[in-house]
Amino acid sequence: MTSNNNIDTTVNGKEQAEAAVPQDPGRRKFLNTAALTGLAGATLSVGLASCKQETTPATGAASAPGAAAAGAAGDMRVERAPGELDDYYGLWSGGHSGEMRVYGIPTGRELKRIPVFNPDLLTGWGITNESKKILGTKPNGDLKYRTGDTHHVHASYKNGTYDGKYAWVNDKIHSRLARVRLDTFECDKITELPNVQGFHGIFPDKRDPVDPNINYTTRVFCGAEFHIPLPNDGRDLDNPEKYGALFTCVDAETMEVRWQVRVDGNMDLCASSFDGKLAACNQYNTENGVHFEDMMSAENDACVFFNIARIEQAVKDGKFTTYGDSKVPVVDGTQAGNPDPKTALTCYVPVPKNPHGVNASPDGKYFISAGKLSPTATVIELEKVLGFFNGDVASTKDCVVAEVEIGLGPLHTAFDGRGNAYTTLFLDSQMVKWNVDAAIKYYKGDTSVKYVVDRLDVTYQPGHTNASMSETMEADGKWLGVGNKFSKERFLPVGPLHPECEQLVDISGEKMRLVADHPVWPEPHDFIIMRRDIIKAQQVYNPDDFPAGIKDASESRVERNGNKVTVHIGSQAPMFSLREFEVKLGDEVTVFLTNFDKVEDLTHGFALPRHDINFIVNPGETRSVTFKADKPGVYWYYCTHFCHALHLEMRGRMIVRK
Ligand code: K7E
Ligand code: CUA
Ligand code: CA
Repeated sequence: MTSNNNIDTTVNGKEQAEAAVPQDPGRRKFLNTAALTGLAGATLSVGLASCKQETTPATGAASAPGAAAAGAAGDMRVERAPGELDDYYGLWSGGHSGEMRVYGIPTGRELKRIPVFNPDLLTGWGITNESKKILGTKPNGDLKYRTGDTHHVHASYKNGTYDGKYAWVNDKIHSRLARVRLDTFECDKITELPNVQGFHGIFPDKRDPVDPNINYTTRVFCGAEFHIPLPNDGRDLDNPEKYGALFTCVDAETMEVRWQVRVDGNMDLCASSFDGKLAACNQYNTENGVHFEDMMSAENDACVFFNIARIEQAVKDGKFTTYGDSKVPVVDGTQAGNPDPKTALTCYVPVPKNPHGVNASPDGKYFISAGKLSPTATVIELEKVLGFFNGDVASTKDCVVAEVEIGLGPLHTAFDGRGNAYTTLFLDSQMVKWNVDAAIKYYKGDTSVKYVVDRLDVTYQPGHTNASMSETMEADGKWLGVGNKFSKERFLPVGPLHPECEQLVDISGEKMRLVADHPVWPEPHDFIIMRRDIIKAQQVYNPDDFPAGIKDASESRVERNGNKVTVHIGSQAPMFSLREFEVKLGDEVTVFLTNFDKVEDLTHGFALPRHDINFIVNPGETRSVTFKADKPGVYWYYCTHFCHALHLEMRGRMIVRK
């Protein structure tokens, strides 16, 4: 089945590439700095203008759900009958909403929004004491931050595939790393990284570089985008030479920061190798520019590789410094500090020009970084990078085994496990499917090889893409998600703020087939798509995990300690175990609420008028809130979560006596 909006691929690599921009082949030459300064505005509008050609009227009809032959690829239906489950979990970041989201794939049904950095009114995240402890508070008890910007979601590994234990997501605004448990789908830890700003790329490691028994994730790598003075304490504000960016390693279990590496240039996205030996970040500002134009002046930036075992040895050997109040060891990963490849901690592989994205191929052999301002994808062979570190590969340039033109504004790449890569072309509003081995052959000089396999117009301006299990050795080549930054006219108009357009593509065949559009609340960046059998969700809590909770209604009570009052209440549909409790004006009141119900899906809420309290307790769970009883009178606390035919009656009185 062919989508009618595919651009036909032509006879050789050069033409394959040029077919993407017939109107102006010169545009794909690298642009000079002056032109690039205008790029953010100018090319974006070129890109947007070119959207006119992509009305794709027949796509929906041509790819009606269920129309694809199931064939060897298995069940490629997009829709699911009522009651039928999805095949995959999709874990999406939520951008500057600060949250993470869970979708069923292939239907795109939204299953959950996981509050992470964002206070959440429904669950009480940021209101309960337990969540405030995870989020972090100021001395006065208020949240330290109420904003967050999540970009990248990645999950823990074992044996080269997901183990269903954790997912991590970054907060770019305050440089925090959050962990979400994949049994409860709740955030359980947040770590603020020292010495950095603009923490952007993350990736868990996949095994230990040294110990073969550790074949699972024990580290999470974090790349920082912004240069800041080191230390950032008001000194050196105007001296760019004192600015730096650090790569950070966080312990996957304790979530403590283990070590940092100072690099030349900045870091953007992050990838880790399947053998555990390497991690890498693409760099768009090797110029160390402080201003926009400066960051685009060099023809080549780089992908910086980290030799994990050597870095950890250097930390052990005490070859580090620290900055400011932070105790975290910082090793020197700059080029000047690492002249000998045989002892170097880092290796800077050149990549043109302001690259965006670095992705590990599921065969474990390559990292692919896309040019963004260059129409190319760069394929870096990891064997060669290891060779460079051993002194066997003469130049960092030799680690590049292909650099081929694929289209304008290439950003992120996904894989199908059959040797093909799928890269988003932001400016072309396209997905391009290309064959990695063919690209390597072409780059070696065999220009008769076709490496572009297919092109698909998407709507519009795609950023991230990912395919089912793409980041694992079990990449299955079934579904490809495309996160488009602009939806324009794809959905009913709802005012100036548009939803984004997440599209689903069937990649089980030779040609890509667009099968669904979904409006999403801005603005997810990245996502992963994980087979459903990997996740073992816990459907009710074990009350033993909440030692502060009471076991049954007989333990309900009000305890006073000076002007501090603690209230223990249970909920069991359709009643609270205390019909009323009494406090005095000015008391500091802490309410612990335990949900005695053990039935799946029986959640209760607790809302308290005029005190700004609302939170939920799931079956078996205990949560608490603390507030000041600063208004005399009667306040009805009531259940917010529909739990029973008598849900409305589920309430009680808080009496505040003068
Ligand atoms: Cu992953 Cu959007 Cu933060 Cu690329 S970034 S698009
Ligand atoms: Cu309990 Cu509604
Ligand atoms: Ca640059």
